[in-house]
Amino acid sequence: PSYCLCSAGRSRRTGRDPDVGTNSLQNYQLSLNQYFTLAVKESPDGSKQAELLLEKPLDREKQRYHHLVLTAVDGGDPVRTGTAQVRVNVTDANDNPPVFTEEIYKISLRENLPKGSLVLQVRATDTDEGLNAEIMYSFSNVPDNDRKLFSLDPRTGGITVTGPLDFEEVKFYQANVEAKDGGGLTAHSKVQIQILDENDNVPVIDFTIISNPVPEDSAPGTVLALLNVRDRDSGKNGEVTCGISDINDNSPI
Ligand SMILES: [Ca+2]
Ligand SMILES: [Ca+2]
Ligand SMILES: [Ca+2]
Ligand SMILES: [Ca+2]
Repeated sequence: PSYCLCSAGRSRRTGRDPDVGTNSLQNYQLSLNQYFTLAVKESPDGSKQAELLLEKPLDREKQRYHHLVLTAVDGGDPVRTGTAQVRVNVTDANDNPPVFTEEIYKISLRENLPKGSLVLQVRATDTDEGLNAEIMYSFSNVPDNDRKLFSLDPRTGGITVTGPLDFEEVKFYQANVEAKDGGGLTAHSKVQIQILDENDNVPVIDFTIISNPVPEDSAPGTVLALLNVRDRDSGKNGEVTCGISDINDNSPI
């Protein structure tokens, strides 16, 4: 016969041997293993009972089943034995927290990315099973303003852009993300988002006229107007060169 234990508890087995005296049941033996032992107890009526005891903690993540062979031995000559197969199923306990694949997720994004763009996937693993390994993701300690710009899918860990990213306004975002398994164990990681400049601003010219119309006897070198040119972009995108193109004599300034 085969006995299946659904968790590691005590199992009592009484051997039956219709013979009497030394030909009757003498002892039980358990196959060699490191987790279980047998305690054999004798009842007042002389029958022997075997209790299967847990010797050291089980770890489902290392071994989910244990196969044992229980042997009952009589004292006859020749010795006769009976065996029973015992299969121990180890059920899961939530003894492992989720683990993020990265301590810090760093990405760079172009400004003005369209809303709905998936920009990053955070991921945590959990070596338990079932609900104990089911992970929900969430932002933690994120300012309300930033929450409007990014959303995190609690199931997939996907981060999408949900608002305008403007390098000229904010160049860097940081968010804490949490992974929580179905048993309530948590892990934390960080997301760092660098915004990259795009050339999305045209140069703006401030034109201050000092003297107009210009008297015909003005000396060369007389300042006629002040030009102030600005471009809100950075680097090459904000570098401005000024030039005067030919204008018709009759054109108004
Ligand atoms: Ca877990
Ligand atoms: Ca476990
Ligand atoms: Ca520009
Ligand atoms: Ca820009």
